[in-house]
Amino acid sequence: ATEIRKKLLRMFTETEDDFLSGQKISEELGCSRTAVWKHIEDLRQEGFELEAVRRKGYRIKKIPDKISHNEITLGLKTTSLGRQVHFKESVTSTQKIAHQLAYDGVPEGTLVVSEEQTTGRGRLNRSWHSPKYTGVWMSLILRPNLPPAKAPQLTLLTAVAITQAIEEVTGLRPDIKWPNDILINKKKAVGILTEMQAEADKINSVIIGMGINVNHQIDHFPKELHSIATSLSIELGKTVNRAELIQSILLHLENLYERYLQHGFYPIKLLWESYAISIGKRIIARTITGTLEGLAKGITEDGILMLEDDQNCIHYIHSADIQI
Ligand code: BT5
Repeated sequence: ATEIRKKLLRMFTETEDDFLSGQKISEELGCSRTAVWKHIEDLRQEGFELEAVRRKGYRIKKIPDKISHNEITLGLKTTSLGRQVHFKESVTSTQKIAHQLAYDGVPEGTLVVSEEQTTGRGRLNRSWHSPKYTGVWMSLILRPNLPPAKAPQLTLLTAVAITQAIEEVTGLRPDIKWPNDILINKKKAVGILTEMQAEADKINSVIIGMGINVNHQIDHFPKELHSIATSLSIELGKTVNRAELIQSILLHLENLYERYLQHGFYPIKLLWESYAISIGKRIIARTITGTLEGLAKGITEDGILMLEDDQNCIHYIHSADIQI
């Protein structure tokens, strides 16, 4: 099958911008027209955009924008984060793979990246839509010497790093919505999922999952996400280099992480506040125990959200979905 694939791609290369007829393909590959159609469908599944015109045949409009292990590694300026990369074509969830690797004892900074996730996860077992060749779906393993209660700070730190990287690579101005969303023009472009393996008083590893919609067009999203999700490409009007974005995220993360380990959360908190849209506004917070409404006062030194209700009572919120 790989031989046939190679032959087919060679034929497309030779015809360049012309159409390649189904007849010709079936003759040269020695297979039926139905089989040709199947090969074309396979190419589409893999991210090729093909134009089909009756009586003319097929033409490749766009080849898939793949990334490779080399592209992530070459030119990477970090010293620890992403120095070990596990790059996959397709996985269930990069979180799952990273959990296993962390358990097996891989060093801090190990990164799992996949072109596609078949069962990408959000918080509370929600699903995260992760189609092939469009986004950045990755999980990073950290091993900070910290008590487990500090882990949520890393979600906020990661949000700042991704925001800075998006600004740097695209010039877009994203906003952070507490705790784990990055929005562009009020729509979600990034989700972060922080999980850990810990003992009662000590973190063994933190697994930071990052899902970034990069080169999606609106029809790549399922209907139910059309009004709430966006991608960098939709906002920018052009394709974004995903490998470059990954490298930029890792570098910003490394800088912030070093600062955090040396000076604590305060400098990160200041940066985070400069990007936050949910603070100083009336919000609705849906937690697993109930819904609260009031003014978002800010975050504590630990990264916990403070909400003042209409009786002037302050609530400390560790985890919730926020509506602004
Ligand atoms: C999150 O959860 O936002 C965390 C998402 C983390 C995904 C990364 S990808 C790499 C790593 N491997 C994984 O398996 N996961 C991590 P939450 O706040 O619970 O938001 C989930 C909700 O966002 C869903 O219920 C949908 O409404 C919406 N959603 C799903 N896919 C989306 C997408 N691609 N873009 C925007 N919104 C999406």
